[in-house]
Amino acid sequence: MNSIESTLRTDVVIIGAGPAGLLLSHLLAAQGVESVVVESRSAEYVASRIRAGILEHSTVDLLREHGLGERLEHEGDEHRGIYLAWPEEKIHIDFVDLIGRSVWVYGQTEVQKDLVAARSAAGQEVLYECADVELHDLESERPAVTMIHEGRPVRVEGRVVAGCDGSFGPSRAAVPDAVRHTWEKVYPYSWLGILADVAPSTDELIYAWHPDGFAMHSMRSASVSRLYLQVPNGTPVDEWSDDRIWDALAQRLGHGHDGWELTPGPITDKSVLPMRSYVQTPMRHGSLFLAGDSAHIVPPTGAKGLNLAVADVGVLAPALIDLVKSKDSRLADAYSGDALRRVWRCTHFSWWMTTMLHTSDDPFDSQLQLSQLRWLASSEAGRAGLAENYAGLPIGF
Ligand code: RFL
Ligand code: PHB
Repeated sequence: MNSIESTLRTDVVIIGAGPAGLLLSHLLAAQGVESVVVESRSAEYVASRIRAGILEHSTVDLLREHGLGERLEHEGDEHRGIYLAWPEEKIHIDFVDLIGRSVWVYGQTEVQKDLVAARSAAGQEVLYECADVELHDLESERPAVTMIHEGRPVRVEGRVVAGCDGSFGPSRAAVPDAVRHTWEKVYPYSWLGILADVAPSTDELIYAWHPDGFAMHSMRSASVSRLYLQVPNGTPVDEWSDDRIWDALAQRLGHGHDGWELTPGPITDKSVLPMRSYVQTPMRHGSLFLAGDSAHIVPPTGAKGLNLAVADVGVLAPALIDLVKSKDSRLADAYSGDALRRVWRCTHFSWWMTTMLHTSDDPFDSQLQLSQLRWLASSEAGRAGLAENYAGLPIGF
């Protein structure tokens, strides 16, 4: 190994080339603020991760405003709302009628592709496959990130560091224990998620409560479906054959009820995802700012993970632009408080959707869940509350 360290200097060192990191570099560049993005994985690996599928209204607005909406317009699918189902019942919650906002089905993989294309067209420096990424001097005005890149030690110095490195990255732990507070809830169930080469059997997403466990029907395109089943934590994927998965989905999603049918097809991907809620505060320490999954995780039932990452960046970018360009720290000082208002709102909504729809062994809980679902069916105010949270609050909320 060549041990001579090379040093790069920039305005903002961004750790993580996921949606939060790449979007931040894009918004900063639009106002002439430079960044270097440091990523531990390869470009191919980052591009192929299958994750979120729903973009809320303000996410779509922000992507469009910043020139990232073109493929989304053509390949995304605008949805008016969602279905909620439970045995012998199915209701449609029409967000557009209730609150005047819609959501879009457009996979995170596609958002990632659009961001990579925009950043590479602008000549953005992204250092992929970095090892031993470490943060330094966060309490100074010249923080740095060091790493091994292509076998050589590299140091990137900036005015600030943006920790966009998800839940396994080093940024969240770089906040000293004496300063950071964490809140965590681990749920007693996981999702078995599948991707299938079959046209969706529904026009909009179905979230279903069932005594056997929650099920969901989502989609990626006119020919690709994404479906989920509640399974116990620690379930090995190979316990679930393709036939067993389709039978359970049909049962839980209400195949046969009112003539609705679930069409099975070839499964191309199968994985088990554990679920937890996690928040770390504050989201800023000295010269380090956390955004996205590095600061918070939500269970996927509210479709909030990606949208929250985008919303953090929508608040962080103007704060860093003011800080770097005019040494005005007012927005930067307000960042953690401003971002956390929305984080806690989404944390509550995701917890609420999760605990309303996932079954436990407790028959008392089941009665409360069914009561809540029936209340949503009968109350426009209840449905409007769900719609407001699901379709998303404005970025500055
Ligand atoms: P990401 O997308 O995790 O990106 C973080 C990036 O940081 C890199 N990294 C490092 N880089 C440098 N040095 C290190 N030491 C590093 N360690 C990690 C990682 O390789 C990665 O490229 O976080 P970001 O940008 O905050 O975006 C957040 C969203 O990705 C996330 O909230 C959602 O995908 C969550 N999520 C889902 N959300 C939904 O709304 N619906 C879903 O269906 C859904 N499915 C999922 C998910 C998250 C998953 N993860 C994290 C395990 C399925 C999975 C499997
Ligand atoms: C997805 O399409 O992967 C998806 C959609 C909505 C959710 C979770 C996941 O709440």
